[in-house]
Amino acid sequence: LSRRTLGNAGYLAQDTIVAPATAVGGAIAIIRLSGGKSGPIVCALTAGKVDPASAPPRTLIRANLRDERGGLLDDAMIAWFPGPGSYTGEDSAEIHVHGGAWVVSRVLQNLHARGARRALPGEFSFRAVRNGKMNLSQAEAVSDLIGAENEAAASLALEKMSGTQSKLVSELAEELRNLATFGEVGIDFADQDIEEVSLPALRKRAERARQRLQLLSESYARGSKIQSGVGTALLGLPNAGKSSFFNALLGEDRSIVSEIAGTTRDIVRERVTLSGTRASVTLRLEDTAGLRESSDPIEKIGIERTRQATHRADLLLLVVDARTTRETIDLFLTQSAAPISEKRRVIGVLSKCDLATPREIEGARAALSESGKRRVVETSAFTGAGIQEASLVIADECESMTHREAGEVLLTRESQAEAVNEAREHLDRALTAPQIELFAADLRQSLASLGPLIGETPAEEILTRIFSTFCIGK
Ligand SMILES: Nc1nc2c(ncn2[C@@H]2O[C@H](COP(=O)(O)OP(=O)(O)O)[C@@H](O)[C@H]2O)c(=O)[nH]1
Ligand SMILES: [Mg+2]
Repeated sequence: LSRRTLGNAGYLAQDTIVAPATAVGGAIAIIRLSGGKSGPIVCALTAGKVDPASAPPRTLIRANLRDERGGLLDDAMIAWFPGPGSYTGEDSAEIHVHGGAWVVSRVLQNLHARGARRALPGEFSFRAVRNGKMNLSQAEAVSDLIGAENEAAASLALEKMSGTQSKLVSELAEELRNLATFGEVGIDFADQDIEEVSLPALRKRAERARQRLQLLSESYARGSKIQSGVGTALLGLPNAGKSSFFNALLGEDRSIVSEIAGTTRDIVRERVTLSGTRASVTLRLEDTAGLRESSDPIEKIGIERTRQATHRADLLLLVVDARTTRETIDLFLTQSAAPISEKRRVIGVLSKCDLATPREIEGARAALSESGKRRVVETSAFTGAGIQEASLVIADECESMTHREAGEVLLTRESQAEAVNEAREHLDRALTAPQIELFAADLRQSLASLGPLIGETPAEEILTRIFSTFCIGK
């Protein structure tokens, strides 16, 4: 983006902004405009046809769009949203033009020329927050909904848009504020033995608040897996059929498959949403080089990356050729035991079942399941047999990692989890504070840590970090 279209823009600038709200290539594109100059700009753009003084609000009006010399830009539909009853709370408009890169860029250029600057990512939502139309948690929920790739993510985001998360956090903050105030009062009455503001009584209440913060902080583990996906790595010996299985799950030829051992080197990543018995789950799937001793310097790097992928994965899929002997499987399990043994989930995938005898399959299943301890699916990427079943088993295995009680609030963003953690740490300190003065000070800090979650307008740098993950036009 050039300086000219951006100006000295920051999120706190008050100027009029414009951005396409739809992706390139559709039949219709929607361009959004918001800010004080929206009215005069729309009026000029439509040569007076849509005049904010008389135009019916929130109604589609057909109008020719004209450039400054009167040249026709498009035959369009415009909705005029006067502030404060608009999404951003400002005067704004949505211009529906014919889709396609040329028309959209001509109209945008014209709007820039008439004084609207290109919006920053999420800037419309930012303005909605600034103008009190929604709070920060609700704005983040809007962004979560746009990014939702499964049912659970969408319903969590929709609930949060109605304010469930901000309500919960505000209640917690209110309790922290009360405790801090009581602590401060307690300082003055320390010699009078008033039970309500004594350190032991306040500690008891603070302990309950700590537990609630702890639960909220732990909810991020599930919330992030619902919203961003369950990290899943494919592990196995070279040529086991990892890449073939990866492609079969995706339903497309994404990762290179060949009979040459060591074909996959760098990690190949894709997202896929699988349907389980009860719920669908999104995976962040990583196809790896696999694990083996190698002298090839490039493959060695791939194997090191495999180890890293294994360590960060929530779920491991152990892919083993169904014809592999028990000894080889045992050896493979021992060699990869370190990454497998940690708390992550593991599913065995027998591959190339079309080439194996029933006896071989049974033998390999027994070895890979370690006598029934682990779920094992039989597949053939070649015939497609067992792939559907494997998807189902994987999705069901993920269910406990992505489970949510009806109405339960789960954090989905790292910045939120960090804020809650920080608040909890200050509370931990408050709980061991030897004097009421220190207790009160720690509670104030704990409360301050929750600031970004309860809509106190945070510093511009924090806002930039939050809203820059949004899409343009939202
Ligand atoms: N017949 C058969 N061959 C397979 C199957 N899966 C993989 N292969 C073959 O096994 C070889 C290695 O597969 P690949 O997916 O590259 O294994 P990777 O090294 O573990 O990624 C290739 O020649 C594949 O065509 C399968 O289900 N059936
Ligand atoms: Mg491969």
